[in-house]
Amino acid sequence: MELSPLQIARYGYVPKLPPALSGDIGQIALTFGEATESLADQQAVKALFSHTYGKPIATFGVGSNEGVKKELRVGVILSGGQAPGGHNVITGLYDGLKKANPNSLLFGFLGGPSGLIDDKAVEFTDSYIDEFRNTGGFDIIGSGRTKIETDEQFAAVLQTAIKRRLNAVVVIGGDDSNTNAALLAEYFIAQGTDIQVIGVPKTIDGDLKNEYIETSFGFDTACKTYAELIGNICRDANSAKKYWHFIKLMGRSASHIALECALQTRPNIAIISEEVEAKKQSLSEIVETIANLVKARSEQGEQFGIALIPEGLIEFIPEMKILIAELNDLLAHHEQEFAELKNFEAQYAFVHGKLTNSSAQVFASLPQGIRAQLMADRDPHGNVQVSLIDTEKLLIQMVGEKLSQMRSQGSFKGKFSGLAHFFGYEGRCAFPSNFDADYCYSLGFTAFLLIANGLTGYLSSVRNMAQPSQDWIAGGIPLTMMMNMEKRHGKDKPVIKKALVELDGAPFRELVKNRETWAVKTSFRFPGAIQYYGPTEVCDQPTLTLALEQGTKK
Ligand code: FBP
Repeated sequence: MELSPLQIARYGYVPKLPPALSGDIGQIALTFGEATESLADQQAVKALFSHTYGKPIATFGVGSNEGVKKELRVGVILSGGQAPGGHNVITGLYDGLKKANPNSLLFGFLGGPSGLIDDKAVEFTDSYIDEFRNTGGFDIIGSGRTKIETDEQFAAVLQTAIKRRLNAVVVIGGDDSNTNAALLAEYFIAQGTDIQVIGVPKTIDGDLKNEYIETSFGFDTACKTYAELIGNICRDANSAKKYWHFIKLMGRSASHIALECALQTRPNIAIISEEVEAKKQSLSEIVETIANLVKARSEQGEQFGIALIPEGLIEFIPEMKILIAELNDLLAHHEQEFAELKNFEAQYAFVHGKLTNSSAQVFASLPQGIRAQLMADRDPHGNVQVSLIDTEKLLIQMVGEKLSQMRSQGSFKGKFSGLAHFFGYEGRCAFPSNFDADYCYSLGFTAFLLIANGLTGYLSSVRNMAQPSQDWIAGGIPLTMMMNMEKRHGKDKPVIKKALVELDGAPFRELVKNRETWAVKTSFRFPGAIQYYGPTEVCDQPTLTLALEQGTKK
């Protein structure tokens, strides 16, 4: 494979570590805080995690700790959707292990959790690892969405770990994968082994965060990639002045990506799903709001605009949320029967007959394509696959219909031509920004330290991230601390709670402060491409979300 000049240059990039981690490996000491509680449902979560519940927060600082130099055998998986920086988590983990003891071994299990179940792995070497330093993608070992769920699967993972004489398994994943990591940590102890499990917070969606996990890795690069593309479209729209661009952005349920991209690019409208839910806005209200904005801009001679749509919007519109919940339960309880139905008509008739009257009406009002998408396969965690639902096209169609209605009543005289875009896959495998390259390498190195200090059921954490890396603090957060009970496949399950956009948080308030101006008056901002080399104010800035949340935005 011929390497691009940037790839060659990125091989030479040396990721920055928090200061406590960059010195002598025997001089990194661990301190503990207070015992912790789960986010909610404490009794239920505690009962399910009797061995790992309530552990204290761990922090690394400078101090003598020669014990980390023991020889270790560690396995690692990448789980779920790609996120820029995954390779650096593995290189950081590898370098930590080898720095502490050159005889330690790191195994990469192939294709996500199924690699652990089926014992398919590679043993990393220096030359193997070096090809992936500071690069995007998950192709180093691949990823997958298999969930370790059944007794047989848990037993198979244990057999793999025993066979390979693993001291620990590192799970690089999002909220569902780290819920799995917590269950695995508990299972290993319950089976009388001392095999440890450490999680690493990955997801471009940005919804795996709390006071100690300030951001999940990949969010920074993905948002900067989408913001570059949106900025380019803004400029095109402002040049051609003839299209309304409806841009759907990945992020699954949470609107963090849409919000960050809105702050970066200042579109005419940015829908935030969490606000739609809080205000109980119906689909027709959303359509009406957009149509009125198209009209207002058109009256100023601006027949163009930019609308950002979060991927998960459909799930937050009250009537759609009820419909989706009913569909989820229905499909979980009639999986076999439904799978045997041959075509859309049969599936639709089957589902329609089992919905409540109000949901059946909502379902019937949707275009056939959207109905089919809403009945499509759930992901392995029982979630509807929102990336497969064409919300942006649905909105263009409905806004167009509304404007035609307004035109026939004489209240709209302008033009409306909608173009649909969906940005998701474009950003998940980009070269990690300096921020993600440094953060991920630090997370991997910290995962090694958590293992070397004998911890299990922890999530690797780096804090104070809105500051330069010389102020970063590394440590670990007990996975049970982030949990609550939720319904999955129709049953109550312990899960890590998704962090959605907070409507009283600083990033959303910043949007609210400005959006009326951005709506009618063209105010686009052009972030441009991610820069890897050059002045720090261009290359090393965190997201506006992080800067606003941490109060460092100037
Ligand atoms: P993770 O939560 O696994 O990190 O995945 C994020 C994501 O990119 C979502 O934004 C999106 O809805 C989903 O993955 C798409 O899944 P797939 O890669 O299976 O198409």
